[in-house]
Amino acid sequence: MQRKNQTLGEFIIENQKDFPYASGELSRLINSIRLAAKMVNHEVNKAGLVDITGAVGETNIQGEDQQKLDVLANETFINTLTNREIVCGIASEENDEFITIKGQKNDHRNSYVVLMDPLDGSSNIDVNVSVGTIFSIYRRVTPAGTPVTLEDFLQPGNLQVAAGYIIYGTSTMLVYTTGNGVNGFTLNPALGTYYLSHPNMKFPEDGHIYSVNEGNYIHFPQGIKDYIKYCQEEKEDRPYTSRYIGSLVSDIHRNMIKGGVYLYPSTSKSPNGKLRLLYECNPMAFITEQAGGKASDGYRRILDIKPTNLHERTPFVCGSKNMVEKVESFME
Ligand code: AHM
Ligand code: MG
Repeated sequence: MQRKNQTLGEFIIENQKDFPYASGELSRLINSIRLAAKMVNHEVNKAGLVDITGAVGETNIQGEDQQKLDVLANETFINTLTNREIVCGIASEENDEFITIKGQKNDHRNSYVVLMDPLDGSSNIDVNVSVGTIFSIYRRVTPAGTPVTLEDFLQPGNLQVAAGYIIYGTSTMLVYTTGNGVNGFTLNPALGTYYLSHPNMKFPEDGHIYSVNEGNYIHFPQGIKDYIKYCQEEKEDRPYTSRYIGSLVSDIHRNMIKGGVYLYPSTSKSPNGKLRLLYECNPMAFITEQAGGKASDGYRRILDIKPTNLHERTPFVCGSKNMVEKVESFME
C-alpha cells in the first residue's frame, strides 16, 4: 500500500511482505542505505562552506581525479553497510576490487551484495550542480558461509533484487525499486525524514527532451548523429528540447518526470562509451524499466548483458520507451 506523506521507514515496513524472500534482510539493507544517504547529504550540502571540495590528489581505477566528497561518500556507504553487517560484499566505482564482508557474528552468511557509485557526477560538485548516489542489489549466487567471489557481482542486471538512486538536488530524494514499481521519497532536512512524495513513478511513453553531450558529436556513430539531427528537425512535434546536466542521476530523474531520452553512446575514442554497466547503467535501467521506460545499448537490452568485468563500460540509451525505440531504429 502507498500513502502520500508516508515516511520511508513506514513504507519499508508496510511493503516488506512484497519484497522477494521477505526475511527482513533487504528491508534492513535499504534502511542502512537510507541512513548513509542522509550522512552524505549532510556533507554534500555543506560542500561550499568548508574546504572539502576539490580533487584529493589521487586517481581512481578509471584514471579520474577523485574528489574529496567522492572519497567521503564511498567511505560513508561502505562503513554504514559494513558496521551493520548487512551485506556479504560491496563493489564500488571508487574501489579497484570488490570488498568481502565476513561479519563478526555470522561468517559470510548475509545474502546480498551491493554495487554502487557513491557520488556520480562529482565533477559537478565544485559548481553547485546536483550529484547522486546509485546502488544496485543482488542476492549472492555462491553458497552462504563462504567468502563472496567475483561471480556474485558479475550478474546480469535482470537478476537485480533492488536498485535505486539518491539525488542531492534542490531537494534530496531517494528513488528506488524492488521490482514492484518505482517510488520516490523526499527528505525533509529539518526532521531528517524521507516522505513518499512521488508514488509509483512512470516514464511518459514519449517525450520531448533529448540529453546527450553534443560536444562529442563528431565522434558518435552515424546512427546517433542521425538521431540528433532528427531531434532538431522542424517536423511534427519537433524540434525537441536539449537538456544535459552531465549528471546521470539528475538527467534521468528529470526525463522520468518530464519524458525524454538520455544517451551516452560509444565514441570513436571510447567504443564502449563512458558509463559503467554494473553500478551506473544496470540500476538506472532497472528503475527505468520498472517505471515503464526502456534502456538499451543501442541494440540490446541493458539488463540482459552478461558482465565480464567489475568496471566494464557500455553505451547507454535510456528513457521514454518510444524514444529509445526510435534511437534503436536509427542504429539498425
Ligand atoms: P563519473 O562517474 O565520473 O561522475 O561519470 C559519470 C558521469 C555521468 O553522471 C554523466 O552523465 C556523465 O558522466 C557525463 O559525462 P561527460 O562529461 O563526458 O558528458
Ligand atoms: Mg559515476
